[in-house]
Amino acid sequence: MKLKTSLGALVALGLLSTMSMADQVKLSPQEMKKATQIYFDRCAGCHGMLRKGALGPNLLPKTTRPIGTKTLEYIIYNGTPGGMPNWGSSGELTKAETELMAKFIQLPPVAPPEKSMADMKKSWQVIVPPKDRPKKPQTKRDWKNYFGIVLRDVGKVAIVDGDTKELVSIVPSGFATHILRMSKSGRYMYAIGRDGRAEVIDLWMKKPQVVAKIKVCNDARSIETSKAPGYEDKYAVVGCYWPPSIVTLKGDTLEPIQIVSTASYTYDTGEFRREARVASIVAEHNKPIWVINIKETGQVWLYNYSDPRNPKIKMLMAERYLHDGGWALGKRYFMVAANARNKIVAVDTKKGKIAAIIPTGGIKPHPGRGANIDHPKYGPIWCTGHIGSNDIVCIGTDPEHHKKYAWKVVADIKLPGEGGGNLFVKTHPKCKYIIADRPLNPDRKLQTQVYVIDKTKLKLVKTLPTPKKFIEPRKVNVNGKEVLIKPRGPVHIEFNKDGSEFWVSVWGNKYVPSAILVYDSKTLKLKKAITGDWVRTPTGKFNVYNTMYDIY
Ligand code: DHE
Repeated sequence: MKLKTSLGALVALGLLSTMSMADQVKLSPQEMKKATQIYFDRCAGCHGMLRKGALGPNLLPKTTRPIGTKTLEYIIYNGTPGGMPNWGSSGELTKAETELMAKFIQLPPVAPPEKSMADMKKSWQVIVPPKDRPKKPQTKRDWKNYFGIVLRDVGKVAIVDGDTKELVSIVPSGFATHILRMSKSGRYMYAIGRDGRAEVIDLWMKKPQVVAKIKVCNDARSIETSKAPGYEDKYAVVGCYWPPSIVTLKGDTLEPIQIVSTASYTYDTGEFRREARVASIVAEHNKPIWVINIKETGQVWLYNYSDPRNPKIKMLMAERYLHDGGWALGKRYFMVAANARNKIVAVDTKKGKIAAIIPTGGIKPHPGRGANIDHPKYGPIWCTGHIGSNDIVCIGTDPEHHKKYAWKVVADIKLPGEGGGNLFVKTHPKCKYIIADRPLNPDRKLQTQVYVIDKTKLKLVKTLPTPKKFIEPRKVNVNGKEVLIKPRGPVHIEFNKDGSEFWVSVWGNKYVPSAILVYDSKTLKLKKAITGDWVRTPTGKFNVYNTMYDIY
C-alpha cells in the first residue's frame, strides 16, 4: 500500500490532523542522534538514506509535514496492510521512539558520510591466514548440508548441522546481518551486515569460525562470490546501499580490490540519482559475470570480473526499483522484481539483453530468489509472491520450447484474506510444493501461518498454522520496563540438501528466544523445533549445497 492510500483511510478514521505541525517539530542533539540511528537501522532500507523512497514511499518534509506527527506515529506504530512493518505493536520500537521517528521524518534529511578505500583497509582483518587454514574438511559431518542461520538483531550467524539439527558453531557478524552466500566450492560462507561489514567463515574447520572480516561501506544488503570455471572461490563482491557502490574483494582474505560507484541516471527519465543502491547480485555459473541490479536507476549491470581492477560493465536499461530475484530453471534468465512498477524483469544473460518486462498483476513483487517449477503444461516457470497483494504468480520462462507461455503470467494463486505481506517463496526439485510465508500481513492469523501450493495444480492446497507456543505474546523486562513482545510469524523458507525437509524461522524479538521449525516436505508434518537460548531473531537460512548451486 502506498503511504497516500493508507492516509485516505486514516482521514476517514479522524486520525489525520489537518493542522501542520511542522513548525513545532524540534529535536535536541541527543534526540537527533538517536533518531538518526533508528532511521538507519529500521527505515533507510525501504525509504532510502536520503529519504527519496524506493520500496516504501518518499519521506521528504514536503510529503511528511502535511501529514503531521500523530498520523505518522500511528502508521509507524501499527504498520499498514501494504507491507509497512508494525514497529510499535511488534515491540521493536517503544511508543516514545515511534513519536520521535514521526517528528524526525518531518525534518530535512542529512547526507551520510562517504567512504574510501583507505577507510575500508583500516577495518580489514585476516584472523586466520589462508596458510594456517585446514587443507581438507576437519569434520565428519556432511558440511554441505549445514544451514547458515542469520540471527538478525543479535548480529550473529549460527551454523547448524542439517542432518542432526545440532548447533555446530555460532559466530559474530555485522549489525542486523542480512544474507549469507557460499563460495563455488561451498567451503566459504560469506555474511553481510546492514552496517556494510562482511565476514568469511571457513566451513572446513571443526568448529567453523570467521577467518577474515572488513567493513566495506556504511550500509549494504548483498554479497556474492565468483562461480565461473577458473574463478572458483577467488572473489567476493559486496553491493552497498551507502555509499552506493560495488566492492570486489579477494575471496579468501577479503582484501579489497576495487570500488565502483553506482550513482547514475534513471533509465527512463534521465535524472541523476546519488542514491542508486545495489540490490540483488547473482553470479553466472559459466562466465565471469555478476548480474548486479541497481535499484533506483532501474539498470541491470552485467559486471565482468575477469580483470577485477579494470572491470567491463554492460549496462542494461530495465525498470524501477530493482530489488530481489533469482535464476529461472536452466540459469540463463535472471528474474528480478521492479517493485515500484509491479513488474518482473527477465534478463537474458546468454545474449546480454533484457528478454522481457512482465507486469505481474500484483502489487510489489518480492520473490526472494523465487521458486522454479518444471510444469507438465507450461514448461519451466518461475514464481514470485507480493508484499502488497495476495498474489503468488508464476511466469513462463522458456521461449524456445514453450513460446506460447513465455514471459506471461500462467498462474495467479490467491492467498486467502485481505492484503499481502508475503516475503518469500521457495521450493526444491524433489518437493511437490511451493512454500510461502506472510510475516508482514497485519492479520495475526494470516501472518502466523505457512502456505503450501501444489506445483502441478498451481493451487493453494494447505495452510500450516504455527503452533501457539512459538508465537504467544510475552511480557519481558527491557531496561527496567515491562514490554509486550509479540513475535511476527514464520519468515523465509529453506530446504535441506536432499529436499526432504523445509525449515522456517519464527521471527521473534531479540529479548525472547524463538524457534526454527523443521517440516517434512512430503507429509507437511512438523518434525522438529530447533530451540535454545541462542535462537534469537532467526530470519534468513541458507543451506550450503542449495546456495552453492542456486537451487530454489
Ligand atoms: Fe532483505 C534478500 C534488501 C528487509 C531478509 N533483501 C534481499 C535482497 C535485497 C534485500 C536487495 C537481495 C540480495 C541478493 O540476492 O543479492 N531487505 C532488503 C531491504 O532493503 C529491506 C526491504 C529493508 C531493510 O531495511 O533492509 C529488507 N530482508 C529484510 C528483512 O527485514 C528480512 C525479512 C529479515 C532480515 O533478516 O533482515 C530480510 N532479504 C532477506 C533474506 C534474503 C533477502 C532472507 C535472501 C533470500 C534468499 O532466499 O536468498
